[in-house]
Amino acid sequence: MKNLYITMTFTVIAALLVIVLAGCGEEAESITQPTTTTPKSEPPVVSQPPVAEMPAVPEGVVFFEAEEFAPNKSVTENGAVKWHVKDDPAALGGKYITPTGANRKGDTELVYPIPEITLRSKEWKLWMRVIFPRAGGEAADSFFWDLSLDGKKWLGPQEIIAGEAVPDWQWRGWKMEPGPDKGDGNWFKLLERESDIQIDVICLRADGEIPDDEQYKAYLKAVNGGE
Ligand SMILES: [Ca+2]
Ligand SMILES: [Ca+2]
Repeated sequence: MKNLYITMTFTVIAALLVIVLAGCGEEAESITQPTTTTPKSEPPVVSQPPVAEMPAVPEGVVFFEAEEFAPNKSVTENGAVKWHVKDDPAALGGKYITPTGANRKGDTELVYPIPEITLRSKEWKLWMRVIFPRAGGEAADSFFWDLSLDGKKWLGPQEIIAGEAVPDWQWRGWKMEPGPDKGDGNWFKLLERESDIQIDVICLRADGEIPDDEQYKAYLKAVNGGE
């Protein structure tokens, strides 16, 4: 009689245990299987550009390296005046240009084909990544630039005197009046005025923004197809 009682007690406990465990299982199942029948919303359609498509070149912005002038159109040396291409790991493209023996007469000139201009605008600015070193209390901070809209006639040299030293590579900009025409065929020219100014990259832009190094790198990727 006592044994039967014990057996029944165990049976009841075992049965209760089974019910509890089964209940837990159901509960766990109900967590993993939501009871709501709301249909899942479709994922938004994201249009993927074709793999070969290049990132867009921004409108009204061109960059070119100061050291990549057209050698056959440029006069790099004239008497004591000379433009030099120098190495600097902190310069974009690893190189920059600097004149020595400058006489403020524009006796040497570096000529550049301007990349195709995609925007018609009257709001052009000339930007350059520069160092304007201070020498003997005075900043080496001036140069002339010129523009040709057809590669034949130059509009006439314009003088820039920045008015401040720039001790390390920074972007500086000045109003460009006139600016380049829409399309191909514009040429840019840099003329010596003051020794020791250092010019790394030139940027012409009509979008009112200030260039920075990351923008230039993105521009190169866009122009060169993601290289
Ligand atoms: Ca000066
Ligand atoms: Ca450079």
